Amino acid sequence: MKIYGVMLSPFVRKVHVICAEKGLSVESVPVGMGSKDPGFLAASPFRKIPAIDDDGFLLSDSSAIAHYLEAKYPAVPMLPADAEGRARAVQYDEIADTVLVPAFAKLFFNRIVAPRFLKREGDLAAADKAEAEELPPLFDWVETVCTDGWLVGKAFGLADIAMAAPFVNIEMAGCVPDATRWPRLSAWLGRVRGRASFTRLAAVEAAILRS
Ligand SMILES: N[C@@H](CCC(=O)N[C@@H](CS)C(=O)NCC(=O)O)C(=O)O
Repeated sequence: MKIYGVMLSPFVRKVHVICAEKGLSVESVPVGMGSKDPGFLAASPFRKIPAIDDDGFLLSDSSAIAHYLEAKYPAVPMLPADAEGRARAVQYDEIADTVLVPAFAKLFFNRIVAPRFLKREGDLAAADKAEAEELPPLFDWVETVCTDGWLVGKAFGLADIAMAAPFVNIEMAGCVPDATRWPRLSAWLGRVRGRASFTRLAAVEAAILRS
């Protein structure tokens, strides 16, 4: 299966981690936004990353891909089987994509993407303001939903992956939640980031950042 998209995107990271957890072999096609790669354009009509080509089945949107992979490769489940657990996981995935990612992106875009990849200055004041004012209430909320184990049910899954993925981006941008202020969040994040599916990607991501 081909996965289109650079790993620095939290949405792309989500799909790679799911595939790793499920033991699927993938080929990474690290296209960026605005790529004219014909395979990517066919798979992602609005040119958003990630997209996949699974033996000719083309699909974009990380959540759509997550649900496709769950249905097609169910042996290692990433979603709870019960109605409440499944709904909660879908909700946390959506919150990660629509609340955490846009807020966290203010740090990642202005401190990393703009200077390193677009060769222009980022709006550092906007990044600092987001870090000081927008992120703490979001960390407060995550703190309330963290348990001693995984976010939903007893097993690691989509909710953990989707919610942790954007934290990788803010860490790259120099922001790590204070473990004394957000101890449950920090401990949960440590457990997630310690999984092989995350640590293997970290090496690739570090190389991209160095390039
Ligand atoms: N809901 C989509 C969001 C994907 C998305 O917005 N990806 C960004 C990169 S992080 C992108 O491709 N942006 C390009 C654009 O908006 O033109 C998903 O979950 O895959």
